[in-house]
Amino acid sequence: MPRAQTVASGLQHPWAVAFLPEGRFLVTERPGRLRVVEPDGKLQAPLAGLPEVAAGGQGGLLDVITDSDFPRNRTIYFCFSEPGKGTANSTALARARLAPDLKRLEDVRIIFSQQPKYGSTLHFGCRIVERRVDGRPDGTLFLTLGDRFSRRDDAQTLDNHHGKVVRVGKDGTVPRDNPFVGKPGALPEIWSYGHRNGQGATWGPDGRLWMHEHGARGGDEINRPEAGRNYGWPVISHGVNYDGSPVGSGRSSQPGMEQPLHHWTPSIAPSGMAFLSSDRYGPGWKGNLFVGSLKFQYLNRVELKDGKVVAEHKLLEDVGQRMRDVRQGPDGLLYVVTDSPNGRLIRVLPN
Ligand SMILES: [Ca+2]
Repeated sequence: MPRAQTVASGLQHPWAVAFLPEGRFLVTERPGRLRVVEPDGKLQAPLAGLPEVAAGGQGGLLDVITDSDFPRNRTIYFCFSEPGKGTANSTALARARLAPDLKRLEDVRIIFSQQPKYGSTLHFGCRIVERRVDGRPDGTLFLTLGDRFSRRDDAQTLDNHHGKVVRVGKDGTVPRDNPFVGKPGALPEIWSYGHRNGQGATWGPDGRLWMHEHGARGGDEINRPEAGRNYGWPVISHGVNYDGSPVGSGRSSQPGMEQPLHHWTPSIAPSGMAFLSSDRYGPGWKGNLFVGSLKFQYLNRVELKDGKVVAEHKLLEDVGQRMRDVRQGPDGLLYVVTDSPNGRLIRVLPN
């Protein structure tokens, strides 16, 4: 079995890890800090220049990715809960340049803000994926957006960004080929809808966006969101509400709504998502999908065949912490961050 090697500890509720040149890491901490972690695990002081973050509940500084052209443009993207009036907030997406001294962000610009802002500390979604066409970045980003918990019905209407996946240009413009551009009453950033709360997303080897989303009690799902499609929440679900009552129609399928590629019932509470493309763990792991489980505190290795889940394996159960994010590093190894007041950055060592 592979084992966990702690690279860094003392991180407060880390939410995402990205990779910098020369073996450094970029880690978000939910209370609102972004840090460079040195290859030896030393935590640098939080980067200066972040916008104000509405930290609280599930909200805070959440995902971060580096641009595919980072070595040349030093650009990163991050998402966070953005404060509004009073207790209102929503998920926002920002771009910035990492200063060469690795101490601050420069040219910070908010390129998308979820509408409307709403008073909730729940369901921010917030994973960012760079889109590719024919293997090349197309200059746009996907962002998963939660339903804010008590605005669940909004996930079925297109006049808001609750319970959606959106696609925006890296400069904040709306791509003209988004599915609802020009449709009266629909927000043009929307890519797909009927989602609950997606805290894991990645680009698949099949050249498509993959994501998962939390169900309520049961019905966590893996989806591959396609343009303009409806993923069913809160009308259909393979789970039930937390109080045991049926969700929406009480059915798990309905015409015009997509079925998940896979669902977890009971819920594992998934967070973080990565495909392994390297050979570092032997041929059996190459092409597998990796997903963190918050609830049961393990890293899930998912074997797929012909686009279906055929086996699942629990890893890193001995760590004893909630798994928040998983990524493949430039060295071909998997890295995980754990959701804890004393969270860790972990390298998964092969046998
Ligand atoms: Ca669904």
